[in-house]
Amino acid sequence: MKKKGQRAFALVIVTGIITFLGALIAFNSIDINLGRTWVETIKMQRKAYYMALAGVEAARALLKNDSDEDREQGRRVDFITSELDPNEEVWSHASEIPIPMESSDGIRGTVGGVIVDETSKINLNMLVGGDGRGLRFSGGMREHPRVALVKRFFEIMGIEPRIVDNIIDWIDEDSEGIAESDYYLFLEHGYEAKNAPMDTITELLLIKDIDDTTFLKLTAGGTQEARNDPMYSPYLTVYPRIQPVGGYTINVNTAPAEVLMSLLEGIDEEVAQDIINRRQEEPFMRPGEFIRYLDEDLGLNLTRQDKSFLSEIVGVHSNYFSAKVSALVEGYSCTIRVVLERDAQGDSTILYWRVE
Ligand SMILES: [Ca+2]
Ligand SMILES: [Ca+2]
Repeated sequence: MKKKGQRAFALVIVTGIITFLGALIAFNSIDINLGRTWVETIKMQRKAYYMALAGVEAARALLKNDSDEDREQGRRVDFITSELDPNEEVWSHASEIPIPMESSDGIRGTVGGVIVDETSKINLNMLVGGDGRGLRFSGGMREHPRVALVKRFFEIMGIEPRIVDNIIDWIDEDSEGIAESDYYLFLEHGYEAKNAPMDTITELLLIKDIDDTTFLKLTAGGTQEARNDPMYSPYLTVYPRIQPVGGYTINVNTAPAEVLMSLLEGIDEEVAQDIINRRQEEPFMRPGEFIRYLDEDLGLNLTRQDKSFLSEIVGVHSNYFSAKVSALVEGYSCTIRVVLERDAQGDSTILYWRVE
């Protein structure tokens, strides 16, 4: 009985070992298969990444070409066109429709991208002067025209314009105001006011009185798109962060109606539409041409102050662009988002970079 029991036990152990070995072999083969899949996954992901990278280079080349052509024609102007336009601006209709691509080892994929002009938007960093101080009032009690511009935009979007003062406090370097560290540090998860230029549009969500609803209204007219893709807010930008040599400008050849209406009190929906119709026929070649169009052709009777502000803020060319490039290789995708600064020679530097 004792022997039999021992044998049975031995058998159990042997069987146990076999089972265990069996499991080990099975596990190893899973591991091997898994290994192959991993190698394959990494390889394809890398292919997709390099194809997207090629797409970013293509976007930079489009911007460079556009600048070279403009210089050849002795002009510096950027506008939105269709492919049918004889003066087409190729960058403005870079398409999300993917273009087939093949790598040197025969792997096929597609790449598509879109370029957005950041100069067509209102830059929130312009609420602060070059010295880091918030622009509140200029000469007596009149609000600084740049602040008035942003407040008009808030009104157009149906948001309390006083919130703009909180954005000024957030960016300006001092700590005097209602919406400064003294306020934010006492919140449940307290933090300090930034007291520096904004780096992303999503920073708005940290600012006093800006909740989700307000944020979505400001960035994309209330859609969820803005949250997933803050760079593509059609109206607001933070580029450039620091005031450029020529000052902050808005390109009136590319700005959406809501932005055009924010420029001046007298630009209503109808005037904005007139501007859009006019620039579709013929883009504005110089800021002065735009001012004259408002003053004389549309009879807006601009004041001296209006004209002086417009000659500061109105631009007809663009230096800041965001681009989104997506590559798809055998089911693996890679998206690269960049913000580019184009210099006078047409070369672009990358200001923002994100890989998804
Ligand atoms: Ca151009
Ligand atoms: Ca501050």
